[in-house]
Amino acid sequence: MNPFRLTPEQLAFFHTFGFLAFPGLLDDRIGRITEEFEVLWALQNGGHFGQVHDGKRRSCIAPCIDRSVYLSTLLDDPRLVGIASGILGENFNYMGSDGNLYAGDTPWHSDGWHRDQIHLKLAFYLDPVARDTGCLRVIPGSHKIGDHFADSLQREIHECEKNWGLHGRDVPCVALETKPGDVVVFNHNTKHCAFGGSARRRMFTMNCCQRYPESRLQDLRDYLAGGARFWVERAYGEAMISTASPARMIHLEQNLANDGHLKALADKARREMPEPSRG
Ligand SMILES: O=C(O)CCC(=O)C(=O)O
Repeated sequence: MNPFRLTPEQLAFFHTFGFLAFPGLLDDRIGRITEEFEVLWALQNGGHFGQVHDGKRRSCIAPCIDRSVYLSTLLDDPRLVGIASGILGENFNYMGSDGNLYAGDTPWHSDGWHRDQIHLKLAFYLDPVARDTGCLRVIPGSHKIGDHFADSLQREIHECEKNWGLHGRDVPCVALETKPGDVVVFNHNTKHCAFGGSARRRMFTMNCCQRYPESRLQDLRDYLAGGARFWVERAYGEAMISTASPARMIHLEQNLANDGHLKALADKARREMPEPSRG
């Protein structure tokens, strides 16, 4: 049994506020994680994955951890599995990963607006980041679809200057300042952003969700179709699949059974786009 479990208080906090922070959670692995992340970017800038980081725009590798045998083992790490299974259930789906070199601000947004399934993101910032140097900012409670506060934020936050007379950086929020080794976790619905980072702000994510019921598999396929813009042909990268233990496979199996449409969509994207999506 996994000895790492979220406390009832952590779970209640997540469901009420839409995020959690784990300072120092991966301190024992962060050196190697950062090295492996840089290996992927060295390949990227050598042209392997299709983009060059110019420090002006965000660059993105997707999938990210799936391309590295070592980084794929993050999906076996009892601490990360404990967080995801505590919130989503033991049979949660791993929903892919992106590796990022950000340049500049990320405006307020949600990663989805999911009513029926909880989708969450684990975010790993590989440089120390503070409120005005690119840390993740979140609005507590903004994930609760159907709630008056969350629904009005959803309508108004994209024009906060016009609606509230506020620049995005002045919107009331919690700034999740982190150092490498910390992990922050948030519901995809939670409004989040970052302001003031460097031209090479390193960060990668792991996304997970509740297993989809049979009645909503089409929603899962539609979600997976979004991966085509990164020119990916399967739900996961080769290293992630080929080194999967039976325990890891529990988190891969539903997507692998439902990604048959992705190759044709990725081929189409490759014909139509000059490079894979940057986010
Ligand atoms: O760090 C950032 O710039 C924002 C991260 C973000 O928006 C995301 O991962 O969805």
